[in-house]
Amino acid sequence: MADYKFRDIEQKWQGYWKEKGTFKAEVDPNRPKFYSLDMFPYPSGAGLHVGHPLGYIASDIVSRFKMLKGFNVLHTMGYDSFGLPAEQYAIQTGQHPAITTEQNIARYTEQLKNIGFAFDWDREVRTSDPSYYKWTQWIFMQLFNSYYDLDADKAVSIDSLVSRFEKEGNASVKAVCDEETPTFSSSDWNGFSEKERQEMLLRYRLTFLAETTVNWCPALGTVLSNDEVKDGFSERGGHPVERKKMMQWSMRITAYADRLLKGLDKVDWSEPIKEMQRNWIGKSIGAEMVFRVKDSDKKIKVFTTRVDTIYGVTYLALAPESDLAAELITEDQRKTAEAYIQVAKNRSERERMSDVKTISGAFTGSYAINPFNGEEIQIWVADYVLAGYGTGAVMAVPAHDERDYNFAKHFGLEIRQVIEGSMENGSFPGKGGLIINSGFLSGLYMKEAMEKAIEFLEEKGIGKGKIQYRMRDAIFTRQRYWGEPLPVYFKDGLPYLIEEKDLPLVLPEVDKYLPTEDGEPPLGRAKDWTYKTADGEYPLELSTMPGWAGSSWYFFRYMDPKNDSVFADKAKTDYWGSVDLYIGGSEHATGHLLYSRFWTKFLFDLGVVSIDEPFQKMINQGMIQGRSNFVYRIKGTNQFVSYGLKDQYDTSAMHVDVNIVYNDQLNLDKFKAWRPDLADAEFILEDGKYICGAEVEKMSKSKYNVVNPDDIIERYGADTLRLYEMFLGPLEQFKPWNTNGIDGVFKFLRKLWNLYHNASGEFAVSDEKASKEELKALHKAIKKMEEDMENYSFNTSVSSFMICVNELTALKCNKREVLEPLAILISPYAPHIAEELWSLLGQAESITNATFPEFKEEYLVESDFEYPVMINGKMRSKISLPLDLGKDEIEKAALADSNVQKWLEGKAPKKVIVVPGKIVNLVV
Ligand code: ANZ
Repeated sequence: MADYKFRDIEQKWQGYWKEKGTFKAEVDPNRPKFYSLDMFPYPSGAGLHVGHPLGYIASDIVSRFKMLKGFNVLHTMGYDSFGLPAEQYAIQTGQHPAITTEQNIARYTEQLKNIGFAFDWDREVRTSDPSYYKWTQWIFMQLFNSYYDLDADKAVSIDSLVSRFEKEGNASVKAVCDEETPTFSSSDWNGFSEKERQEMLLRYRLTFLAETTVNWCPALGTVLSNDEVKDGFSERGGHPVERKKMMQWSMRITAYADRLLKGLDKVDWSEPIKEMQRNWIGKSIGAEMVFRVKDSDKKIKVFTTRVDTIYGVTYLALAPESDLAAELITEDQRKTAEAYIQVAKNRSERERMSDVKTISGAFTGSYAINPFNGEEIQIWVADYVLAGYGTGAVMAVPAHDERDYNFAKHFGLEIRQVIEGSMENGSFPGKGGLIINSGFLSGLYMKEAMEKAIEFLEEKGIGKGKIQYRMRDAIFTRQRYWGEPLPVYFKDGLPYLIEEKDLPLVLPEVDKYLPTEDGEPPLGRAKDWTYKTADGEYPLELSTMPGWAGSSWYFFRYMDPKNDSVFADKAKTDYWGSVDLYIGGSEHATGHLLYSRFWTKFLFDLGVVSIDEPFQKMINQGMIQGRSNFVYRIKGTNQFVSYGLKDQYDTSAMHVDVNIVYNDQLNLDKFKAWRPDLADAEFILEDGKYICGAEVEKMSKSKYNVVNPDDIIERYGADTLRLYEMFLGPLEQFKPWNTNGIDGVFKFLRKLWNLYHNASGEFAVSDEKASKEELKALHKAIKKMEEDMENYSFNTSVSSFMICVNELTALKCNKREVLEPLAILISPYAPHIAEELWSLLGQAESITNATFPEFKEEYLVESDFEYPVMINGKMRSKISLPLDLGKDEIEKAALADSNVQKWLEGKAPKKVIVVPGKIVNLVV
């Protein structure tokens, strides 16, 4: 048996690729490009487990396949290296986060290199590197210097806005800005002080400082974005999160809401992910209108998507957080209403929304006037109204809205039907029902009624059509140390940008990574954290950027990672364009994947890149779950009973490290050595073995089911790991890691190796022509692989390789004509062994430079046909002949057949009828 020395082979080729720069990517206008991107990892202290490389292996296979197909492939890796865990660790140990980060990166890099990825490592980026975050800061500055012009439907320089203000004020400017922005004339503007002007501009800038209600996490001491909060707890660490008002930087992502929606139609992503983004953006078309409060000059503004139901409004409802609600409470309602508000405020919005059973609210005692019919309607405060959506107030139409209906039923409020079909008779009117008994809207259908109602609102100056988005502007600052400093200083309490030549603004040293005594962020501890300008020295911003800043544009930096004069050269970003295949987890659907689309669109508006969608095709790999093993301890003893016998005893199950279990069989010596308390463990075996129980769970240290790729590589090699990860099942599916099947994959590679070697282990490939069967086995696999690549179906290709190698082994095939293309075929999956075989075949260059074998249909078509030969209507023989044989030759062959000759008994047939591909008929 030939010896497949995977360790030597893998080291040799990893060294070769590095030395020769095999995967170096450079712009080459003569070749089509392919940009293959993985979501870059946060380098955590735990290192990689086998779940992490799943997506990387898939994208590596596609990358290598594309290389074989003649593409110029950009395939890179880097680190999203700012973030909370390194900082939490720094707080506990005093260790600078930069040091831990460096160590973790070194470990990740080593682990990744062992797997043999075709990355161009010279392009590695790290978001925490000043040479990188210089450009993150630069992008921030461009956002600060821009506003969103609705006429141009793009970001435009703030300088041009200033010149418009100087000439014509802001009345004619259509721009995305603060809701409360006042109207001013050019003379107003020209009369404004510097401070007033800057304050006004902050209402327009794409990144701005404003008092905002934020998610404040006291345990982490920082603000979190909506996507970092899950059910009222921080995503990292699971700490409680509260709502709090704070001065914060935000990004005006809402300006891009519509383009973010439209762009989804252009990209090839899975429908569920697109749907998650659509829901997150949450576009609603409706109207905003004002209700006057009776006997008062107070007004209540509501947002409604169904202004056509205006005659069915029987009460208004405000969010409990609303300041107005408190002001509207009358003396006789004070006790109940205030008590209710107190309780409601202590429940988070999320809690209130998810609790559908408890309906609570209170009447304020005040009334509003319906401007359409002058009716007086009660004003309530209600749990189901969200403070942060729309205007925080609802015009309630119980007959046609479910939540209003439940509320009205509970409190005995009027339910008035104004559309055919109503909640009352169980038929919620779908959109488009006929409007009945509704003043001048009667007899209309929804769309027309809405238009007419909006016309009325606009005429009276009490409302207008309005598009509302659920998405909020993105909070951009964190009160933490380990992030990019904002390139901002403060003069007279107002923010100004530092000069571009002073970038990067490098993160300063601090004595501790904790807030200051006065509750300032950690940067408050830095000495001389100030900015010197010609007219003085000013304090710098103390907050840092959030985790998503650096990851929102890294795909551009890979194209030109060392450029120091621009974030990436335009000629390069033009050449590489959008990412052709992005593989990563679906958990980033509403965070990273929205923010990076936003920044790309912004950079597009600036004209510094030519694409406005960063990721053309995306695949979300499923998680690899752990497969835990259990041993069963007889209670009160140190005796462990094998799985099959455990029911005969009173036992308790205990997780055991999966790394000392093989095919569910426990290695007893390793078990005893695992922990001191197990040194004297005793066992009750079945058939001389200790069999463990097994269960699929999340892969986690505490469940002892973490499998480290290094161990698998040590035992079987990287090629086996790569093939095995793909073999586990469809890429997108969640699936358990089960080491049990890995032997089979390893044996497959050994079989492959043996095809190229003789029984004494010598390389032995013949130059003889391959047989039809051999070529057929090969071309079936070629065809399958091409189809599978189209569909990103990796597991099925592995199976087809296995079938092919089995068939070739059975045929004892050792023909170069088959084995050369076979090595190329397998090389994307198992690159090391493929390189070795390729060089044994006498090739001087890396197999990456080979050309993918051309599939030839002719090898798959059946070439022979078994002709039935009939004599006087009875079948007397069967002969196998090539399908392309002519009639005469078929006749000759039939007459020469020994069976036929026997039946003919030496006579010549009277008639011979040949139907090619079907039958031969003889009449004697
Ligand atoms: C009257 C009405 C009648 C409504 C009807 C719906 C159906 P989407 O589609 O999600 O945008 N609403 C408005 N602001 C709210 C808030 N802050 N908290 C809770 N609900 C709020 O939903 C918009 C609809 O949700 C609005 O249209 C409003 O109820 C309610 F037959 O107004 B509607």
